[in-house]
Amino acid sequence: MIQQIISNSYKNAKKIPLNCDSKFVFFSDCHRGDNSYADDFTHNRNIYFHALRNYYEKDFTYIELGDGIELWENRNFNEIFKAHQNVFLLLRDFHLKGKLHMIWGNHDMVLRKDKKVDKLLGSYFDEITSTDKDLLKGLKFNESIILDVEGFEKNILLIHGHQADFFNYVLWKWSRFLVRVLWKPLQILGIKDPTSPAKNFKELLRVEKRLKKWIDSNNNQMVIAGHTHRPRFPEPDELPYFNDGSCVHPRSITGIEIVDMQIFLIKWHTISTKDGTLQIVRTILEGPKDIDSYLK
Ligand SMILES: [Mn+2]
Repeated sequence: MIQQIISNSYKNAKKIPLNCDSKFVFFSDCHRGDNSYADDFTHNRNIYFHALRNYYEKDFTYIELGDGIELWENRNFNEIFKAHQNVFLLLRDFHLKGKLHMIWGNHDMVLRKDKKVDKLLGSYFDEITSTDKDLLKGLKFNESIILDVEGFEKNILLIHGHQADFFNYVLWKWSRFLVRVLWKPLQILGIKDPTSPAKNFKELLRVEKRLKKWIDSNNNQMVIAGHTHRPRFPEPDELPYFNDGSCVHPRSITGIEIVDMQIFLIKWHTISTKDGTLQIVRTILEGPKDIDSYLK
């Protein structure tokens, strides 16, 4: 069944071309919340904003691979918008340039309905002028995206990855219920949601295993996913399962870039200089590797 779910998301994917002029950056699992104790994104928001603005200035296309907005712990989007207004307005800038593509994950699965996207993200209330203003009007969330690589028969599948996680795909409403009533209040005591692969290592390995099984039985299809929060960057002779990690690591965010037909795993983090100023920098963790070495 899991294998069929992944195959279906491959079949229904939206297609975007990729060629030597393309510049893509992927982040996922931001879990943007309301800036309360349960908001895992808050401590990285300056790093994330700086990184994303940098990509915007360099004319990148931003593709978010799911769980961007934490809609399990929060029912009210206004609070999330207020907490991270600068980030949402920057996403709007990408959207206006036609350089924003979104994938839904389990924590923002409600966004698979266009009406819900419009209701939550279409506009916002500007407190200074007391008027409604457009935010991400017309934006659609996708389950999956295929990067069609110019000159190659094979392509790259982008998914959140919860397709390989029965409890978080088919029974996601149960998971959401448990997070809302059980795990969110317990989080303050340090008790973690055991159904989340990001918080349960055995579950994480199971999700990776199922994704790799699908890759293996589908002609070595290259996949870039999120969901587990564990960055992955295979060698060209290994199964081409990539993972961009998350934006809720304790002191950094990780992501994947594709530039000049090459792929990189990168992290953005702070370093302190001798005079005590903090600096946000980008470090390459893996790569560059030629995309074509994964499309054979
Ligand atoms: Mn997820």
